[in-house]
Amino acid sequence: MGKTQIVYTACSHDCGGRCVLKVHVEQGRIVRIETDSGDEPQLRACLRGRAYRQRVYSPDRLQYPMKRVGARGEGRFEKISWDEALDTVAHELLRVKETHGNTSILFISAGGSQSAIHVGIAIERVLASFGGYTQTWGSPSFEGALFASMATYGTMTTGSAREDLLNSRLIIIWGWNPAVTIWDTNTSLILAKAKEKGIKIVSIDPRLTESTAVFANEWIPIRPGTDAAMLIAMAYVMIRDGLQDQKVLNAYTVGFDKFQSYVMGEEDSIPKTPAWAEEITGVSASTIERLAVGYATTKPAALIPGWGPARGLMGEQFSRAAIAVIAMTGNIGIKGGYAGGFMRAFHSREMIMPRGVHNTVEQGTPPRKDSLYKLRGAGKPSSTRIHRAKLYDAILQGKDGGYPCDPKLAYIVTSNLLNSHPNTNKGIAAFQNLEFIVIHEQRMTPTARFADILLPVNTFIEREDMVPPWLGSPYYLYQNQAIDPMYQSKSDRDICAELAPRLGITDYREGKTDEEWLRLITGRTGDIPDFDRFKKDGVIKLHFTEPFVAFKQQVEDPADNPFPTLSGKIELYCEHLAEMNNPRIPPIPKYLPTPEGYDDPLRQKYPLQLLSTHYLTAIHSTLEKLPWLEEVKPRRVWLSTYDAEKRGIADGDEVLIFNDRGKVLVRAKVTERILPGVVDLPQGAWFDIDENGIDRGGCANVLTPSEHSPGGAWGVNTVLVEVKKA
Ligand SMILES: Nc1nc2c(c(=O)[nH]1)N[C@H]1C(S)=C(S)[C@@H](COP(=O)(O)OP(=O)(O)OC[C@H]3O[C@@H](n4cnc5c(=O)[nH]c(N)nc54)[C@H](O)[C@@H]3O)O[C@H]1N2
Ligand SMILES: Nc1nc2c(c(=O)[nH]1)N[C@H]1C(S)=C(S)[C@@H](COP(=O)(O)OP(=O)(O)OC[C@H]3O[C@@H](n4cnc5c(=O)[nH]c(N)nc54)[C@H](O)[C@@H]3O)O[C@H]1N2
Ligand SMILES: [Mo]
Repeated sequence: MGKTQIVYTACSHDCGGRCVLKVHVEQGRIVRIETDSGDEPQLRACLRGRAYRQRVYSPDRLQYPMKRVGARGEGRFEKISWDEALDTVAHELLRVKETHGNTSILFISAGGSQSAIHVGIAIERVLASFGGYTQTWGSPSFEGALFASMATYGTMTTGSAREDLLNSRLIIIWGWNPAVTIWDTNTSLILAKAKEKGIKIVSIDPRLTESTAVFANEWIPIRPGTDAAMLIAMAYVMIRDGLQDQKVLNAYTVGFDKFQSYVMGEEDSIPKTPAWAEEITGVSASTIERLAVGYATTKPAALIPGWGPARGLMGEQFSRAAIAVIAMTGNIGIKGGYAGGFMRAFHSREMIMPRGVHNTVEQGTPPRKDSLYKLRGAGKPSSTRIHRAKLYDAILQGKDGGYPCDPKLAYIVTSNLLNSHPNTNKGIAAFQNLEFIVIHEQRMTPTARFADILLPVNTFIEREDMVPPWLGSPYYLYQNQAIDPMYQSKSDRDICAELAPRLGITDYREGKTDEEWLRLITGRTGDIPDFDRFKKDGVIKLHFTEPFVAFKQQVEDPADNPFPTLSGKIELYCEHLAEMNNPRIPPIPKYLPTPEGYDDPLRQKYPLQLLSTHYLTAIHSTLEKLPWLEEVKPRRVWLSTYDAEKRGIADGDEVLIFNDRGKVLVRAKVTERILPGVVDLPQGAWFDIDENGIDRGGCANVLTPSEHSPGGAWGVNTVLVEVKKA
């Protein structure tokens, strides 16, 4: 034991937390992982971070470069040298560029790694220097919320510090489950303190979530995709009873009159009463009345609109309607209030994540009349870009289908693409259409099996880096290297440094070592005075006398601090949306029926609404097949007792979930904790499609539509299915 070394690092996968990991190393091997026991607030890792040892040593780690020898997707590979692998990748890139042009190179990276230097952008830089590529837009996470945030507030910095929730008198969590999804490491701690303080917490969710069970005083179940109707009916109650904060609306917003005219039915002869909303949402009119009055009269109050309800084919209407109701209660820019929107509260992410070739939302760019791109696809203003949900259609149809290019080569990094993107079966077909696929991966994922060249990457435990919090809390984490890279694996950066010269790109590293880059980035933040100290401590926590409150300046001193929108005000009516001239995305928030929603005629055939939530033991698919985690909580489809009885299904039975896109076989969790008519298959399980086309892995995306909302939100929470006993 005397020889144990303790190395400070932090997880940098796409989990809602970012926590301190203390890795115990003996003779070059990890023997144990502990977490923060230092200063408050401690950044304590959950079961997933602590189980990470099993991922580093998992038997499916990729050990050496490989080339495909079987059919695509079959998973038969042969070991090759790094030289042969990189020569082949370079050769294919040059060939495709020569024959089809740079736009036929598709670059795809997702959330796998979110550190400062070892990220997907490392590869993107090589491809940019190589003459360009086709990029994707449309974040799976937040595009609906981001779109609403940009359209209404003109910024993504709309969140207040978590500590400020302790100044609230009422907290409404709407489609938000941070007990599982974390949403920055100490959110649950703050909610627990709020509960201890006696602050009332209401949860609106089709599921009785862990957060609801632990923190909430009241659960209001609602039909997926109908939340905008409930919010709009709350606005109706407030206007009818004169409860809206008219002073705030007059001073800080534009377009309330138009919204009011829609809400009261002057525009379309349909008053959006609680009774109207009850029909749509399944929430009783009296509950809607009570919540509307409670929220309007309990000040300050924080309504937190999650990203889950916005991850649907009309997703942005929920996020926009939430902001409208929040504005009506005057809870913007004040202590204990909450503005909704994207909900960034601190700049750590912008400070150390590379800006690279592009990044989400250019902050600080003044609003422009022609900046519609800032709404749709945010910081990706390229003429050659494809929405991530439409990738497979783009590969299958190319320019003939109206897409900006004919994709021929896919360069995939930090993503289990076929697993995480909607409509896996279509994806598999599309992948057969590509001339060449190169993938950088750590494990033999279902997507990795489709590579022509597969390159092994090391994990954050095996390299040096640093990482910001997931959303926007005031701290930074340093990632010390704990062990040598496993087998022949390399970092994405090292791969790029060796690939770049083969493409005629000299000086990829710009003459700097990784450590020099890390020092430079640290210095640039202005938040970390001493790099060596930061590296030694593994963490820097910033302390403020007052918790950050979004839009405090705009509200306290509006003359000098306009909102960063065209009008300088909160745009309940958004001119950019009016320019889009699309009835499916009107300039004021409206409730619009959702494709594959509760009232879609397709319900005759597929009567159940499928959600695919983020799971306790998972980071998407990154932690699949780790025995410790599987033991804690195996994956199941949630099915209500009512729906189960109707179908003769008992708890633990194998069931088939299906629609026109695919079939999935999993075990059922029969529970009172989900609204009848709704099922939940947590996202992320590795697909494993058998010879009959049935996925035995339990991957939700076998069932989801490859479509997006008019604003760009993914449609993975608006999906119709049927379930039967297998
Ligand atoms: N443990 C864990 N944590 C994670 C992740 C993970 O994979 N695992 N992933 C991280 C990432 S990248 C992201 S983007 C976030 C995602 O964070 P979220 O988007 O907040 O997570 P979800 O679980 O998809 O959805 C949250 C809640 O919304 C509810 N919901 C879904 N549709 C509707 C609806 O129409 N109306 C209402 N009212 N509620 C609805 C779901 O039942 C769920 O309880 O989580 C992060 N945190
Ligand atoms: N049905 C449904 N689908 C969803 C969602 C949903 O709610 N429902 N949520 C969506 C959301 S919010 C997100 S963010 C996406 C996530 O989509 P993805 O980012 O594709 O998710 P993962 O499955 O975690 O895949 C990440 C991969 O990166 C690899 N990786 C990790 N570190 C590194 C590294 O340093 N280098 C390289 N080259 N690879 C690395 C991991 O091994 C893993 O296979 O999924 C989306 N998909
Ligand atoms: Mo995400």
